[in-house]
Amino acid sequence: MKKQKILVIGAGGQLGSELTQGLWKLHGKENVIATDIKDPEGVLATGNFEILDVMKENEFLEFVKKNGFTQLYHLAAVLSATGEKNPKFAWQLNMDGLIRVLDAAVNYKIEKVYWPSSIAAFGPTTPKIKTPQDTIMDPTTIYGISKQAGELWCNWYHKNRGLDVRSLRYPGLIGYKTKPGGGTTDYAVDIFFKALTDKKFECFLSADTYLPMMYMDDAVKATLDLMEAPAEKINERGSYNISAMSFCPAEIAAEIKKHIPEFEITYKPDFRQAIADSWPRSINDSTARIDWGWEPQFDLAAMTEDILKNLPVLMHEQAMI
Ligand code: AKB
Repeated sequence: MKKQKILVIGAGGQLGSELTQGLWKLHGKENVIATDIKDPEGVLATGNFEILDVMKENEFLEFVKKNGFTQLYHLAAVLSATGEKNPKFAWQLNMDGLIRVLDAAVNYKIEKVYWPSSIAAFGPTTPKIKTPQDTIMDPTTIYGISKQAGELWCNWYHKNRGLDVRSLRYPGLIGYKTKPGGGTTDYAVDIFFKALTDKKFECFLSADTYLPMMYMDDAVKATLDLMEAPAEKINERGSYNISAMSFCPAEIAAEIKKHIPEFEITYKPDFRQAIADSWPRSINDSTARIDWGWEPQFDLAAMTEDILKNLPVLMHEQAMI
């Protein structure tokens, strides 16, 4: 395999911290520079880490120029729920940041770029069950609008500038190594922390709100598989649908109860209910399966078991620090 030099922007986030570790395994710790706007926590601090803000144009371009990267993962974004509270900032970071990265990749000859899209790019009139790859997209959140526009920008840079940019439309991503990051699907992250600490959880979505979800291990695998696939297999240059499981709050609570019988969930829907109601309930990812062989490993039961086995150990370690 050709030696790579990889930049991860937004490495401190939910996806970034685990993807960086996946990149370490694949390409060697010394070949990955993780960056974020704040100091690294936990395991991230053990690798190459730099403070970098994509919104500071000159510093960002200088950094890219001096390092000669071959791959760039641009993960810095404001998620759906937080974005609704500060829409202009969300638009600036999500959109201007992406265009800056795409331009820098062309100008400094970065061979491959990864940028995440989301199921938030779909909207209320999108078919809700097994949402197809190509369908109506009418997002209602600023985050979703930035994802839909971002997909079009990626496609444009591929067609008009020859940039090898690749993308996945993530469902709700569930990991336990970082705290929830302001998304609508993040109840399914928080629920595990609360189940262990309080044995109860108040959910901001109603009991029967089905959403497409994915365990972080699968999300990292999907991202690395996509980025390692030969360019001629990548027929979708906007973003690929990918999926692993769909469940509602009542179902994840029932699964947790199998491990923690005294666990109780209550429901108090807030503004995030309308966001969730505008998104698909399940996703058809057959294009990703056919083009580059995507296949998930974790369902709800396997994910719950894995988190409830590992999260208590992590919480114990952190309490000791
Ligand atoms: C969010 O809920 O905003 C994100 C997403 C689905 O992209 N997790």
